[in-house]
Amino acid sequence: MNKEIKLPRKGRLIVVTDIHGNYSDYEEYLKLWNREDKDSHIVFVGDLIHSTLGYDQSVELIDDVIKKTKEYDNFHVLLGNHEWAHITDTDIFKNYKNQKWEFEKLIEIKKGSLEPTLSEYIEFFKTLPYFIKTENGVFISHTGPSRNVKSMDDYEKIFDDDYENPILYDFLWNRPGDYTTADVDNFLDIIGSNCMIIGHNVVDGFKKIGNQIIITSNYHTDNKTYFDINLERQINSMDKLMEYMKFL
Ligand SMILES: [Mn+2]
Repeated sequence: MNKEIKLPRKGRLIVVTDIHGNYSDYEEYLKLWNREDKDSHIVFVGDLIHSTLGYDQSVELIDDVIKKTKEYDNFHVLLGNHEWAHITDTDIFKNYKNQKWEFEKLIEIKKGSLEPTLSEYIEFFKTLPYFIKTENGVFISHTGPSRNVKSMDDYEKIFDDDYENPILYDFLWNRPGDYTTADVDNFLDIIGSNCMIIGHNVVDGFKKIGNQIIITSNYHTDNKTYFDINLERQINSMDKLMEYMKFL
């Protein structure tokens, strides 16, 4: 299974973070994507499911994501900690609600029974890649980095399909403070990228941590932020990357 997508120096890439069951946000971002141009890519950086609003469209969203993944090579979804929770059968809480149970209940309501849909979704979540690395210098993941990546060998061990790997765990759960700007630079040096884009955290639009930028694309901010990157131009610095930041 290919867990790291490499994008060549061609076309463009739209980067959207944590949609959390909001179908209308999802559709707004899809409008930005030229699906018929195979060099025009879009990536949703994990956590497509589990809403904290009353109206949760996670099931409709995953059904559409599965369809689009089959249909388009330029449509990408990365693994987030909320999808990971279903793979590893781990409880995950928000506002005292167990979101793993809530999602299972939602499947029962929408599909009439939990199975076979839950198993199909989990099989799909297991196919999700963890990272996108662009040839022009950008690394994209749900969160991270892990300060325990000290070599390319440590990094590559994440791809062993062991969902309990502690380094993979860091790339799904870490918050700023679990790592420093120096850790970001060390990691980028090891893998040979210049800048890093992540989601996972709620920030007011965007927040820079050295050579990393956190963006929030969803309803948790009035400044829904995404990237629309020209993949043909080299990105050697955050200043260069910032030229491609946009607001919905
Ligand atoms: Mn997350």
